[in-house]
Amino acid sequence: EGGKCERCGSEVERKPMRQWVLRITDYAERMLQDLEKLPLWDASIKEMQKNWIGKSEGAEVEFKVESLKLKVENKIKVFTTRPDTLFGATYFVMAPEHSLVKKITSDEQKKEVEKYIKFASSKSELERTDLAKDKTGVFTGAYAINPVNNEKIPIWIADYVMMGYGTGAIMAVPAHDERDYEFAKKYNLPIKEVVQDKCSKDHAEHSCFSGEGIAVNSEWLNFLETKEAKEKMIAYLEKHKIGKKAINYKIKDWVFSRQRYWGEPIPLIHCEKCGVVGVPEKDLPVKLPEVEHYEPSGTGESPLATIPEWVNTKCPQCGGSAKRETNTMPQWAGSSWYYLRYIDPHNDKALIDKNKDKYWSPVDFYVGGAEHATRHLVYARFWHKFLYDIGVVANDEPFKRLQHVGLIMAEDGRKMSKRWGNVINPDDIVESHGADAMRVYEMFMGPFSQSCAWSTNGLVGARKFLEKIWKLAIARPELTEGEGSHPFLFSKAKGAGESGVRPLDKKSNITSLLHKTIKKVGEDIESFKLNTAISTMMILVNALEKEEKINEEEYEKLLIILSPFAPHITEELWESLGHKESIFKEKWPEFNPELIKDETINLIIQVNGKLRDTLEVPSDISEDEAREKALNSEKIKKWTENKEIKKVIFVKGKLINIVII
Ligand code: ANZ
Ligand code: ZN
Repeated sequence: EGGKCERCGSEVERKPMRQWVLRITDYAERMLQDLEKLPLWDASIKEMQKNWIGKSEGAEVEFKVESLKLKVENKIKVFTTRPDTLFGATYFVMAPEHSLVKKITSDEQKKEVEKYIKFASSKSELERTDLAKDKTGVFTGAYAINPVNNEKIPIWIADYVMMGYGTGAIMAVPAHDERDYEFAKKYNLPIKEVVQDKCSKDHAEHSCFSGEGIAVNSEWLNFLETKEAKEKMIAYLEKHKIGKKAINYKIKDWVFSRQRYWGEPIPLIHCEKCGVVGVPEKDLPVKLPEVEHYEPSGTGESPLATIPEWVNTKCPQCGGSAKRETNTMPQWAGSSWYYLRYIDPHNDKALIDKNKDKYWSPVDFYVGGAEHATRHLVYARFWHKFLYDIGVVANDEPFKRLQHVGLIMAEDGRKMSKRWGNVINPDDIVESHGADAMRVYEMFMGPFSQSCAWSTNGLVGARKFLEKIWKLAIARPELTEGEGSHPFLFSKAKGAGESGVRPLDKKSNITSLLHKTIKKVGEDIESFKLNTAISTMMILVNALEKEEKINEEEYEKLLIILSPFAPHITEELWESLGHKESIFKEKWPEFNPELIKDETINLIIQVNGKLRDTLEVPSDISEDEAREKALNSEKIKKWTENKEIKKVIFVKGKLINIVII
């Protein structure tokens, strides 16, 4: 925070370190293409991954360098997404870290360049790429030759060019790139328009940035549309061997080492004679040593480096003395494949049994926070594809359906954090209100993917809802008579009148409401609208409360549809109703489509296609009845009286349209 460690306040320093990386970039294209195989993934998460992979198509172009310092001819490559603007390149920029900078810098500029390199190294990439930030840079004293028109353009260094992207150098086209434009304005560099835009004419002195249009001031490219101009330029570059078509991805290789104790040790051994040697399979896994202390080593190395008994070992290849790799894997390593081990946790012969993998994989439904979009979910997809490529798993995507879940914020609206002291501990809630109340409340609090603030009032509401269901069964003495010793039991519905319990009445509003609820809850579960599923059940329970008598079969159906939400109370009530098997072995109840039809509808009445009245009528009203009712309506009479009726159009259950002349 502000350049300091947020815990201890010490200065944060940036320094180059040796790190292991996994070559995730080799999978960039496949990870991008295969997003299409994932129709059941949240679209926003796919979009985030797409941007993270960040594919850019363009060209690499070679510029010759003219520098007094250089004895031999040198070339620098740039990556551009707009090869069609090459005639508009008026200066050239290298990242301050570019290896050629020191070689080409003139003696006069040396001091300033060195100062600037130091200045840039103190900034993070995020700060450097911030578009709003003031552009800074320094001239190197050297020039590049634009390969299409042999113009001599100055080479600058500037921190808005990153070493880690493309080639670490750019041709600057200030007329059509916003960053280049700001830079050119600040340092008085020439701006040359080479694309006439098709968009608004608001830009008086330059065309719209990165916009497409027609090539101008570009010799043999003139009059071509951007798309063709790009193609023609690439063909030219390839023909003259000064460039070629190129694709770049923003995604970088995955830095896979951490300098801390907690993590799987990276199974490598460093031998002076043999170099880096893999730990033989028979010695895997390499386990962490048991230690008293695992604080940072103080040198930037892993704490493991301070344990000579563990570090010093024998080289598996030559038997000489060697040292273990002391970096450990990131937490993302284990989370990239744990779901596979769940399928086959005790297998000590293989990562996973092939048949079990075939049976269970891919994961049907995966729920996680949006913060995983470009981390865990990228790593796990990559890891799984790698396992697929080496024949360990049968699918090339790990997760079939993905749904993201919103964060539960603290009651004060902030993120829960030890720092704010606003953390709700689930164990406490389970203790005070019960596990079911907590589950129901969390599902009820809002749409699944949205963040919501915790509310103790809401929790109380969920608890009350469950209490009502409990009381429906026990607070009805008339129901507990005659059926043995259970304190809360209905009589079985054996038919009207037999037991004093309301029989299963097809016409009853409650029966119809129950069937509607079964339908809605089933559908809502499928689409993960758990909050509306619960509110639908709440409506039913409120209606049941007002009933004098309840039918036991109907009550049991309510328990079954509630059981995934409140497993404990429903199982308990289920058993108390005399069932020997668990409620979770019950089938999901079916709803009767006849019973959920609305009894009445609002029939739309039109005259010549215009809405003139609506009438509440039985939903199965026939055309003749509807016609009679419509023509008897006072409002309709006004339009139809003394008019000849040409035609009547009737849409069952919806509308009737009377056509008059
Ligand atoms: C000339 C040009 C003209 C460009 C124009 C853009 C517009 P994306 O889409 O992100 O891939 N660039 C290339 N390497 C860079 C680096 N290491 N650091 C900073 N900027 C870099 O952007 C590619 C464009 O970003 C490239 O195309 C280059 O500027 C710049 F009208 O080249 B362009
Ligand atoms: Zn060796």
